[in-house]
Amino acid sequence: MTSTVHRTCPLCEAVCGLTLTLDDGGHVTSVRGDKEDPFSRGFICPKGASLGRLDEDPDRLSKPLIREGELWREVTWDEAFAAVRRGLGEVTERHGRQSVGVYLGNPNVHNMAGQLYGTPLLKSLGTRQIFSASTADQMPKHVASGLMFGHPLAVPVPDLDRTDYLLMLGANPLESNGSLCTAPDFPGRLKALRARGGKLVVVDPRRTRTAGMADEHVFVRPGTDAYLLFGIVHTIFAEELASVRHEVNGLAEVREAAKHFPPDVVSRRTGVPAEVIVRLARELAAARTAAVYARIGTCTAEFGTLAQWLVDVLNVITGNLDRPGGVMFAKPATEFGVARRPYTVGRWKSRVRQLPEANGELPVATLADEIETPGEGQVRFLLTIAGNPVLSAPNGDRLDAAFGRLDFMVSVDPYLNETTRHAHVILPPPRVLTAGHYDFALLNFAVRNYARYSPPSLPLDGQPSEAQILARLTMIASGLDGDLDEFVIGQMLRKAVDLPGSGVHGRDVTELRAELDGQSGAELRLDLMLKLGPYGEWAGKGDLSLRKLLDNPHGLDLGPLQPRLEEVLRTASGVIELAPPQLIEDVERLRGKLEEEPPEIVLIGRRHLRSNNSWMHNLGPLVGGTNTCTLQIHPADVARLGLGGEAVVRSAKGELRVPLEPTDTIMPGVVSLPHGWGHAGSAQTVAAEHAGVSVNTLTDESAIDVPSGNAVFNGVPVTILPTGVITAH
Ligand SMILES: Nc1nc2c(c(=O)[nH]1)N[C@H]1C(S)=C(S)[C@@H](COP(=O)(O)OP(=O)(O)OC[C@H]3O[C@@H](n4cnc5c(=O)[nH]c(N)nc54)[C@H](O)[C@@H]3O)O[C@H]1N2
Ligand SMILES: Nc1nc2c(c(=O)[nH]1)N[C@H]1C(S)=C(S)[C@@H](COP(=O)(O)OP(=O)(O)OC[C@H]3O[C@@H](n4cnc5c(=O)[nH]c(N)nc54)[C@H](O)[C@@H]3O)O[C@H]1N2
Ligand code: SF4
Ligand SMILES: [Mo]
Repeated sequence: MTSTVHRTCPLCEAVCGLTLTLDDGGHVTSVRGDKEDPFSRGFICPKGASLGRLDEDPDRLSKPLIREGELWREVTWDEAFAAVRRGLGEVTERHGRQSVGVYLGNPNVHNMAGQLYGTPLLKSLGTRQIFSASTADQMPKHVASGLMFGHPLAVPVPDLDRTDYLLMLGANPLESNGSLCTAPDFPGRLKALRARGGKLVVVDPRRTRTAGMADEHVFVRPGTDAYLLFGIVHTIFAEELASVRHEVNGLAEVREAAKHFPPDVVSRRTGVPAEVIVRLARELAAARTAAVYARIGTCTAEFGTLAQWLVDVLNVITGNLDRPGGVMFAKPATEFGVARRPYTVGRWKSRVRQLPEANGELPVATLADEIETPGEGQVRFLLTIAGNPVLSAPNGDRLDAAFGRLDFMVSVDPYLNETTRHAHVILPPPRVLTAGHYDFALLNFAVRNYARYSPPSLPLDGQPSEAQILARLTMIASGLDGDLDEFVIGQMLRKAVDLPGSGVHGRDVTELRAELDGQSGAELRLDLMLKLGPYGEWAGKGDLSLRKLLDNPHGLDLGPLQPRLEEVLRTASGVIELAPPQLIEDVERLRGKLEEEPPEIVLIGRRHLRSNNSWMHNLGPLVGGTNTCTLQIHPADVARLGLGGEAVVRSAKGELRVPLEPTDTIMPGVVSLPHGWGHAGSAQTVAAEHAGVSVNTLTDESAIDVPSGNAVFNGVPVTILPTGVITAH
């Protein structure tokens, strides 16, 4: 007997619907794209197709581990939690709560446990030493959106299905399947854009597969997108092409700032011909509708926040913000009105380097400083949840050493890997298929309004769910007893009944609680959020609830994006802040480097379709072939530097020996190495055989994007040497 289940794929931001066949023993026998999903319409990629293998990977941990010296011992859950309680208790008694650090990795964004239980856990720990993959990723976008629109999640996405013109910088959705732009079958949507006569322009130091399918590819020197974007803004003002449709503050300041960046001047810095910059400006302004979209290549860069800001400056001054075909704000089903309060960054600073807080966290680029530097608030206890910072953070080697010096470390992770090997206790979540799935975060950035819930496909079989693991950690940290979910539900309900205009204003909390459905705390909380949300049965504008999503297992289309700037804006002024003082100040830093001579060779990253950051190299069918860790380099550079099949890459921080992949798809003077590799000696047996090297041996934790504290991975100065001349370093 086999059974069929429908689930959302949790492996990237595209949220594809999948249809899985399971045999009697709960083994996955096939994975297909769910044709009836109204959003993904049957699309699937090689990673999604491997979900069954991933879930049953023999190297996944099924029991908690405790480390004693070099030895790992499988223990019961009670033993494991008792060890965490002891470890945490000893460190906090002696050194206080600020000696506790937390690192949250990327998969937290892709599972309900991380979304629902992360915040209560952080609160119960009571520490400001909070770090996450966000400061190695998209923090510049949050800071730019927070300052311009008043909320860090007010991120407009390109209206992919309707736009006439898409200018895309530093993104390669044909490999990544998209980011901060939730669009299953991104490649198909781009094809459709071109088929309806639209134009796609891709700006990237490499001619990627996405660039290959575009109408135009523009090579740009790494780390210089802010100059390029300013050049476009400059032209739009200079040629009187601006058409602002919203009330904004700061238009004159932006126009003033842009005067310093005329196309012929930024051309020297960016490598983009001045006439191309001028033409792009004219095309953007003339298009019936247009969208500017920029992703990781422009975020993890020296001027990441300025680039993200200028993207939306362009969307505003070309009249494309918040209109069909332009860039728009999604309306997720679990959204619940938040009070208007001005967004700020830097409410506190990191202890050692005085780097600003953003969104309640500190830059991962300073985590090693906080562990290594003695004094009050030194991190001595570290909790990592779904993260592998040894491979993913800048100068991961330094973190690797720092983790070895911690008094106590706990990791919630299914694998024993480069990071978790330092833990004293590893708490593994059970199989993915035992968890329910709802994309609280990613549907904020969807190109269509949509909701889909996948209930658990398999029973838990005695193990705690990841939600239960995090809830138990919260109880340990808070010293409280009781039901965390009921506590959170009570709090949310009280807030809702007190909020004028909430749809349940003035109603009775006990009565409302009795109306909630769900088989678990997570489901009850989802039901509450759906009912209170904009399509919810309590908000009075719809009938959405957990029940309705369970009755529609392929997901519900909630329609194309609608203009909604008024609902989204949370600035103190009530209008768009086009020239936030912090950013105008950072423009001085940008100006300061305008005439700087670029390094001879710089390093950038890249992603592979069959890879997922650092943690999917353990699946045989996905590794090998084009999915290997090679240094892309232009043949002219190979010849000029006299290189053979391998070379030594050296940066200010480290040195690697890497196989070369000569290709004319990369600019001369630029080399590219993918991240997430470097598994030599790993307990992940397949990954260890395809080890590669970690690019983050070379990246520099002292280089950050100033306004957001984000790590800089693109544009790292390196030298490349033939393998024969290795010297001590
Ligand atoms: N298959 C796969 N999918 C993934 C992931 C994965 O590892 N594998 N990771 C997921 C995650 S965590 C994220 S955040 C997203 C990221 O999604 P994307 O942002 O689409 O990421 P990439 O595919 O790395 O594309 C970034 C592009 O930026 C270019 N680039 C580098 N430096 C610069 C620069 O200075 N300027 C410009 N204009 N371009 C530059 C690179 O050459 C590269 O082509 O992908 C997600 N999806
Ligand atoms: N040089 C360079 N470095 C980069 C980047 C780059 O482009 N260049 N990209 C950056 C980006 S965008 C990101 S998002 C970060 C990612 O940085 P991280 O989030 O630190 O790293 P991942 O490789 O995603 O590691 C995910 C971890 O979560 C575990 N895991 C997987 N699923 C689950 C789950 O359901 N529950 C739990 N508890 N654990 C799970 C995996 O075993 C793995 O240990 O890397 C960043 N680092
Ligand atoms: S594109 Fe992303 S969500 Fe879709 S199947 Fe592939 S990994 Fe899963
Ligand atoms: Mo990411």
